[in-house]
Order: sequence, then C-alpha cells, then structure tokens
Amino acid sequence: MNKADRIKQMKVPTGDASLSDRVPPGQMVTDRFPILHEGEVPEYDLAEWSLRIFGEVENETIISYEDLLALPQTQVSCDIHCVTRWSKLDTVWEGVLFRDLLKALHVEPKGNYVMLHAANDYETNVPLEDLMGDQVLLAFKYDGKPLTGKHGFPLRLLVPHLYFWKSAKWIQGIEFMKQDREGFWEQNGFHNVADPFKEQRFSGEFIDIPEDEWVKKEFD
Ligand SMILES: Nc1nc2c(c(=O)[nH]1)N[C@H]1C(S)=C(S)[C@@H](COP(=O)(O)O)O[C@H]1N2
Ligand SMILES: [Mo]
Repeated sequence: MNKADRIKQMKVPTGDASLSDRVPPGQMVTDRFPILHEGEVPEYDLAEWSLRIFGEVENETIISYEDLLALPQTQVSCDIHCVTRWSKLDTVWEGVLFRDLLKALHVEPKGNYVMLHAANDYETNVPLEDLMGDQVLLAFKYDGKPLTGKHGFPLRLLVPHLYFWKSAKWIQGIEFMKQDREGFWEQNGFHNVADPFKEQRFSGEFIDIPEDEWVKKEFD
C-alpha cells in the first residue's frame, strides 16, 4: 500500500467520539500552536503599514491600520487544520470580517476570485464566495491578545474551513480577479480548493508529508 492510501485509512486520532465530526480525516489534534511559514518573520511599523485592495474592483483602495481598527469587529471561534496534519480546536480570533471590510470600503468585486498577497511574496488564492462567510476574518487578535509576529502580526487572514495555508499571515494586499490563478503552495503541488473534510491536500502527484512533520517545527 502506498503512503497516501495508508494515510487515508488512518483512524481519526482522537479518543473522544464526539469530536470525530470536527476532526477531518488524517488529522491529529494538538493543544500547541505550531508556527509554519516560508521565509523570515517580517517587521512592520504600524504607522507605515497599509492594506491594498485592487484588481477587478469598483473602488481600488488602500486602508491604514488605524482605519482598519475603526471598522466593526467580530470574534470568531473555530477549529483550524493544517495540511501537515495538525488540527487545533476552539481557537478564538478577533478582527474584521472580510465581508464587512468590503462593505465598509464600498468595494464592489468585478471578479469571483481573490489572491491574497502577503510578506515575502507569499500568495494564496481563494474564491470570493469562500471569503464572504461568517467565520472569515482579517484577524489582528488571537486568544484575546494582539497577534504575535510569528502568527501574523499585524494582520492575517483566517479562513477556517480550508486548510490553514489559505490563511495568509502578514497580509498586505487583496487582489480581485476575473479568473482563478494559483498561489504559492497551489503552484507547488497543493490542492487548489483545500477542503480538509474532503482531504484535498494535493493536486495531481502525491507529495510526501512525513506524519510528524509539524512536531519538529516551532510552536507556542
Ligand atoms: N505569509 C505567509 N502566510 C502563511 C504561510 C507562509 O508561509 N507565509 N504559511 C501558511 C501555513 S502552511 C500555515 S499552516 C499557517 C500557519 O500559521 P501559524 O504559524 O500561525 O500556525 O500559515 C499560513 N500562512
Ligand atoms: Mo500549513
């Protein structure tokens, strides 16, 4: 049996049957908060920071951190799932709902696809529809405290219903597109859609992810 088939047959690794509908296939629950990203943690001067909204929209715009904080804020409790097999339950975030940002800035998308642009040229693509839900945040707080640098300060995306690589840390730009385009991981063999409950980890060829990959990474 190859590794992909073996992983697909793994039992949901939790003793608590009531959680089995919350833990996607092939995931392990952790209480840690692993830290995963490409490149160095960027540093920002909040006075200089801005978020750019551009591409196929009516009203391209740029918003400062101060103006972002003045928008209506929402708290979201959710489970998060990383493609390297860790899931963390009941995480709590605060920020501005993606749809509230569009509304407040009178941004009218003319395309149904979005590219999130982050530090170090990290990009990830998400259909607009997936971003309009009531758990999709531009988050600036985790667990009641400001985001730490390693987890995305000053602003990250939170798209809890997709694998966590779609939740770009250090976001700087939101680009609307008429046609879908692949982001960084999507170009590197990961699934374009990334629904953890459908186990959409990879596109095409199977890529080896050691089962304990994330365990050796930094966490807090
Ligand atoms: N800018 C940026 N955002 C990113 C990444 C990255 O490399 N760069 N990695 C993604 C991946 S693979 C995961 S699992 C989560 C990890 O977030 P955390 O370090 O807060 O757990 O961030 C996502 N967002
Ligand atoms: Mo990840």
